Amino acid sequence: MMMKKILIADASKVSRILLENILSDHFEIIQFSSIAETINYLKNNSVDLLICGFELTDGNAFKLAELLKVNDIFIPILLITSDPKTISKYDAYTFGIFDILERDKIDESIIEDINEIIELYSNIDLSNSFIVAIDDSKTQLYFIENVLKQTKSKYILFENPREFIETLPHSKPDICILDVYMDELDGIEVTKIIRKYKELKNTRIIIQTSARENSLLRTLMIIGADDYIIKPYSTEELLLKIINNIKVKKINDELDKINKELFEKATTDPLTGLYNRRFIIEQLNILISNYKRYLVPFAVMILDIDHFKRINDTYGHDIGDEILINLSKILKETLRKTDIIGRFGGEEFLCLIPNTPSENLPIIISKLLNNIRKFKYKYEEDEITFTISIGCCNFTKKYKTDNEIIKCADDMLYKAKNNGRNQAFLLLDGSELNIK
Ligand code: GH3
Ligand code: MG
Repeated sequence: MMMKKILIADASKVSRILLENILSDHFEIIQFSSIAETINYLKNNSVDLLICGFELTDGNAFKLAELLKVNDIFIPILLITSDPKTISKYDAYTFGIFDILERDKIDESIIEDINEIIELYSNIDLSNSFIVAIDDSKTQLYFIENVLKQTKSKYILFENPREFIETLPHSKPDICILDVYMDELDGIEVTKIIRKYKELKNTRIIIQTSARENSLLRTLMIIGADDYIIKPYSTEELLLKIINNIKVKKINDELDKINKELFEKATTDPLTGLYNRRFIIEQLNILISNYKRYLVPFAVMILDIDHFKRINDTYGHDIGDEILINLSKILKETLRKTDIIGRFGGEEFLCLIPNTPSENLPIIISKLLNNIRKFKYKYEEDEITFTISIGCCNFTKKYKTDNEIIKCADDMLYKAKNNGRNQAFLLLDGSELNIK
């Protein structure tokens, strides 16, 4: 296996040599004492990790970190210092330092840490992810941006939360990194707005707070935030949060997809894409309870192709199937989106028509009979036409169960068949009506 490459940049030769002695059996080491040499080398060569003393001959570690960012060179930087107290963690993290190590405490155990950091870094590829960060502090956004650049994700930064809100819900971020205290609109408000959109239910919300304020965090979690990170945090901490939350987001998206597919399989008829018998009966029972509770009116319509056997016998079963598919299309086009259309069995269809006054039902049924009469299916030299018979009843107090209303619609259908087919019989509030 090729050895991983580490660049040591430090003004002190002694420090460089001490470190090299610990690492050289495990890593390929390159050393420089100045920022200029380091940058120059990294512009043309890649390394897996940069270990940096605070002082370099031509500036300090922060200046080096800054120049790396300016040159779009992203590698984890470990800062080594003889006295960690003299270095502000906040500054170091803002400049993108990965971690701070105390010189005297460095021993062989660092090798495993380094291997882990290199592994973590080399595996980040969130190029299919979209992340937004909202923070009214420019410095903080700049820090976050430098972390995001390393993830290869698509990202947008917002200084003004209102501008972010305007992009919702179509922007569909995988992760929102949100500050709590912002003048325009605080993190709680932004979280509430995100959670109003059901399209964004899997979007992960990571909250940044300056202190661990339990009651605030509790509120945020209750209203739908997913995770938090306490400032000042390191590049590594944010990276780990992002990687983990993307993982959860992708798993949840996948679960939703599977659930949707399962739901479709369980509720639809594969040939026509209409609802299947089981689903339509379930929906019928929901309509019956709504009728009983709130008197929401609805009607049940059963229809059946006339002499369908002849089509199958003359043209074959596949053409019969095509006719069923075309009938389904005509049903969808003629009825309303809120009507529930199902394939009840073979060539029999059952439609539930909610919220339609009974005087409108004859109009709908006439239109349906006519649309079917107009339809022609081209098959070789022939144009296949067909007709349907319909039975329909509106739900009234006299029906006690789903079976009773279905039986009534079925009786009406058979009246239509016996009366010569290509027509409908309706039972509306107890009065029978024939439509031809
Ligand atoms: P009627 O006017 O009395 O309804 O006559 P019909 O020939 O349509 O009725 P019948 O119930 O006697 O026959 C229904 C036919 O529908 C028989 C069956 O082969 C056919 N059928 C049922 N399901 C399918 C299907 O999925 N595809 C095709 N192609 N035919 C089907
Ligand atoms: Mg039939």
